Amino acid sequence: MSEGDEGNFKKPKKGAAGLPAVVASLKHVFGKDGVVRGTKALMGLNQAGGFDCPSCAWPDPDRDRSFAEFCENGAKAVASEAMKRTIGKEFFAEHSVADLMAQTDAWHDEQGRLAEPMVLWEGASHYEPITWDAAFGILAEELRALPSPDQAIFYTSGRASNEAAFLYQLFVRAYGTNNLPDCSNMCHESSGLALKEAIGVGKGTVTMDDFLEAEVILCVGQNPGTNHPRMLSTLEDAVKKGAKLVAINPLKEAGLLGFAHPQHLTGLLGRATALSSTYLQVKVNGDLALFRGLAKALLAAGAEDSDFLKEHTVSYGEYRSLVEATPWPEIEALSGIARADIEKLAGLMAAGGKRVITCWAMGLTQHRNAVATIREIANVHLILGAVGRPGAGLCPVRGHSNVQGDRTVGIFEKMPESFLAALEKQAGVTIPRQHGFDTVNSILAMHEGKAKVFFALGGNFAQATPDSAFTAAALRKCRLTCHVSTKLNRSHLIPGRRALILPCLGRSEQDEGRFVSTENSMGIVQSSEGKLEPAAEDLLSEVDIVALMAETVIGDVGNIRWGWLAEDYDRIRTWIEAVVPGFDNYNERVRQAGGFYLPNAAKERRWNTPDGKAHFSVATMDAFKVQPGRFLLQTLRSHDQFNTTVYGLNDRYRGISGMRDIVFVNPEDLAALGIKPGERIDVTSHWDDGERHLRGFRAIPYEMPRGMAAAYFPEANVLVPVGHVAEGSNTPASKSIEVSLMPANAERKESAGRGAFSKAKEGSVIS
Ligand SMILES: Nc1nc2c(c(=O)[nH]1)N[C@H]1C(S)=C(S)[C@@H](COP(=O)(O)OP(=O)(O)OC[C@H]3O[C@@H](n4cnc5c(=O)[nH]c(N)nc54)[C@H](O)[C@@H]3O)O[C@H]1N2
Ligand SMILES: Nc1nc2c(c(=O)[nH]1)N[C@H]1C(S)=C(S)[C@@H](COP(=O)(O)OP(=O)(O)OC[C@H]3O[C@@H](n4cnc5c(=O)[nH]c(N)nc54)[C@H](O)[C@@H]3O)O[C@H]1N2
Ligand SMILES: [Mo]
Repeated sequence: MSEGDEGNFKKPKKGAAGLPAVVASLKHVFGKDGVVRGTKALMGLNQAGGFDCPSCAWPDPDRDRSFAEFCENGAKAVASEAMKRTIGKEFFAEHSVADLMAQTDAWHDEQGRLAEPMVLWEGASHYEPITWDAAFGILAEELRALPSPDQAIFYTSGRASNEAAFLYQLFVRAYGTNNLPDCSNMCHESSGLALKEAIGVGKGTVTMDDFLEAEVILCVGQNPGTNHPRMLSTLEDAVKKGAKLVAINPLKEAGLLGFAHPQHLTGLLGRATALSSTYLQVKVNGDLALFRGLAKALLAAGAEDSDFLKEHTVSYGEYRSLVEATPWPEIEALSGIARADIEKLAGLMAAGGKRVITCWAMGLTQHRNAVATIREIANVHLILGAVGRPGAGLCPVRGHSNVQGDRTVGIFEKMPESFLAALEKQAGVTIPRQHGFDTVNSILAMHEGKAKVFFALGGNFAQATPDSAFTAAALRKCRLTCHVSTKLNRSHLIPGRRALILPCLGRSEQDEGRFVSTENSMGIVQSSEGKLEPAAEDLLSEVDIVALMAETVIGDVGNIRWGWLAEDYDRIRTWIEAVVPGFDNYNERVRQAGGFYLPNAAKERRWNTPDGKAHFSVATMDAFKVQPGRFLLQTLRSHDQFNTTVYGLNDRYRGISGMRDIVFVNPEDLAALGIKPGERIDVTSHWDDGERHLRGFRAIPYEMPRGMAAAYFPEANVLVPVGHVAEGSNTPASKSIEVSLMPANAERKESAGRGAFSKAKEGSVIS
């Protein structure tokens, strides 16, 4: 339809996957040097006895696993990890940190696997090689020098296995702190908190079988075609069995409109199954109002499950009065959805056996009122009794492949007392009880000089967090930053006084005959064993890195023998079994094909809340408001990225190719602003501490409600104020940013877009 100078855009797609997806996935695997490595890797993906896909956390089918149980984006993740090319001392001698900083995220990923431990000495321009022993020595020196263990921060990304994560938190707590922020703080923290309060468990309550029994499936604030492609097969199966799929999303996402199954012939021929029977283009952050409206319509229709409400819930009366007092015009104004459409959907949900599943992801969790919104969804499910009934339930769709498992085994800055007491007993050491820093508070603590050592087990903290310039300044204030990583990323380039890179094995690689385990989005724990030769000789497993670090920093203490535990992962699993409920016979059951389900009390209608009941919430209905003339901007993922790892510059389903420096805007809004499609604009975010800028991005017309805009994460993270968070969960409100849009300043018109930051917070250093 139109073209920019480098990239171009055309009409978005009406369906996802199919033959193009297969071709794209194979191109990725075969293209990134190493045909054999790539195909061999894919053969082991999500097969019993193989390894768990390092991409998303959607479960494998309970039965009937197709030969190739992978998706295009899983293939990209594997191809990126399975690259043969490596980077070590020659690479880092050639490229200074400053040079590397000037490269794009996509370029960083292309360079290959990190091959040996590296150090950046104080004041040095280049990373240099260092032995593992010397690296652990530096860690020990810095960690022991801190006046309090609470001055160290230990971040985790959601790829760490249960075994690595358990050993890691054991080390961190034995060392003396609960400073265990993780990517979940930026992801489904709002879901965990809301569900824990409402139904007593911070996880979803459905299984794959429930999808096949569901009558209505709501898919809210989620783009599964790109981010959970294998979920499309589940949805397709459900739709074929008669379920109605309802998409609730301000953008028309191809994956929700239709789906061509790449593993079936019809899919290969490109015939799309129409997936969504209803598509509600809600306003960004209008979901609390929409679900309040659904509650109102359900109550008016007498759809409540009275027995369930009486037996299982509290504060229903209060909630009911609140709903009845909420006027329809307000619901319509905040949600952008007409009363008649809300009533129609309520009718659908109330019909039949009320077998309703609601799925959601980042479109709900990253708003100021995210916790209230998710509790409103729980309210609606409680009205219908649609929790703990076959074919019904709540389904937060997790992101990282083991983010849920990491939390289960103790990656959390405020684990409950029951866990800490059990850990203390097993370990025979004193475990601290004071809550630690989450992600946002870690950034603030580093900024204020309250934390001086930053360690990361995976992830890309500098790039995934909000307020990029502010966070960079915070990291630079540390005495030591240290990253356990598979691939080069920007966090390595924003060092403290000294910095270490510790390269580790990826999930696709052999680990001396040992295997790990992960928990997916539905609470299934499965084994995962790498099949490929390690990318380089000098790589260690995450477990070995943690054990060696622990040995050097604190040595064997209490009942903990680090080397002995790491030598055989069964021993770590025995410890997990002793500390975390639900892992009985872990070593035996993890070896069964398909793994095992962790118990989920809410699914059995047992509510682990203080009074043993499920709880309604009574929140004020609101939505994030921006000043007249300004826009509400959300940050989202393109089809060619996994979080901060950028595989390519296309966003095929949205019709974008060759560019990421773009802002999607409603076409009429663009016209009203006098901005032509493809024209470069400046985006300014507004917050009480000042303005933040993204300059020279291209304006792309895209169908969405008026007054809204969207740009890619992580480029747009410069716009997200560190202080703008979800109430209660402290998750950055990355989908509710108040911005103004204007044609790019004349001198900048031609320059490529790059994030920038104008008015720094007091005392901050701009990187
Ligand atoms: N290929 C690939 N797979 C991934 C990832 C990846 O980057 N790439 N990331 C993984 C991770 S860690 C996660 S958490 C998941 C993320 O999975 P998603 O949550 O699907 O990711 P986003 O791209 O952030 O998509 C947000 C969606 O929510 C919609 N949305 C935004 N605001 C609102 C709102 O206020 N209301 C409603 N109803 N909708 C809204 C957007 O239009 C968009 O469709 O994916 C995981 N899987
Ligand atoms: N504005 C905005 N910000 C966001 C979001 C958003 O939607 N908008 N989404 C948020 C969400 S949902 C999440 S989950 C976070 C993600 O935050 P992170 O989890 O911190 O980021 P990733 O990009 O997934 O991390 C990628 C890096 O992990 C390393 N890695 C990959 N595999 C392995 C492995 O097996 N072991 C080890 N040790 N390292 C490995 C590689 O070096 C790679 O560069 O970002 C959040 N940030
Ligand atoms: Mo996530």
